[in-house]
Amino acid sequence: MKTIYLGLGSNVGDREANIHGAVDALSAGGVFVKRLSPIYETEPQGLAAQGWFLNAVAEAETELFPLQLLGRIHAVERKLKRRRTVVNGPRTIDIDLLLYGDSVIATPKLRVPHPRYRDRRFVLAPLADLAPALRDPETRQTVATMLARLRGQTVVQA
Ligand code: PH2
Ligand code: MG
Ligand code: MG
Repeated sequence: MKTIYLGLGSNVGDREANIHGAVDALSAGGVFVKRLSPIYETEPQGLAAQGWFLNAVAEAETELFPLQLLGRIHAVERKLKRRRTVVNGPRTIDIDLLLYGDSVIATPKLRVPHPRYRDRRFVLAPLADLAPALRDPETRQTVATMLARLRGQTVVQA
């Protein structure tokens, strides 16, 4: 069993139901969610002209290998009717693999740790609620340290 962390985000439809729906569908598919962070309402990063997100982080356990896990994640996104139209645009649900145990993975299909999570308050704030002392397998910095370094980006516990 590996312990993994997933970032969950939604800014279309019933955002809270989408997050809980993703947790349920993941657990039914062999990605057993053990803890869900508080949910935050967050300012959109990147493409600003879209609705605010709800974001959370899930700690889960799985026997799936990384690329199997990625396939399962995409299946859950499809099940929740995600349509990929605009890059970084509005989505019913986005599930990002943040960390897979202590693994560092760099393939064309998958990079772990997630290449942008260190700069995102909407990821680090909920991740710090679950695991402030967790260390990034590449930089060895703790989640709490990465969060303390960030400036800006409004996130409000919902
Ligand atoms: N996801 C993005 C781009 N921008 N902004 C917020 N606040 N939350 C997100 O989940 C998010 C984003 C790409 O996946
Ligand atoms: Mg994302
Ligand atoms: Mg994604």
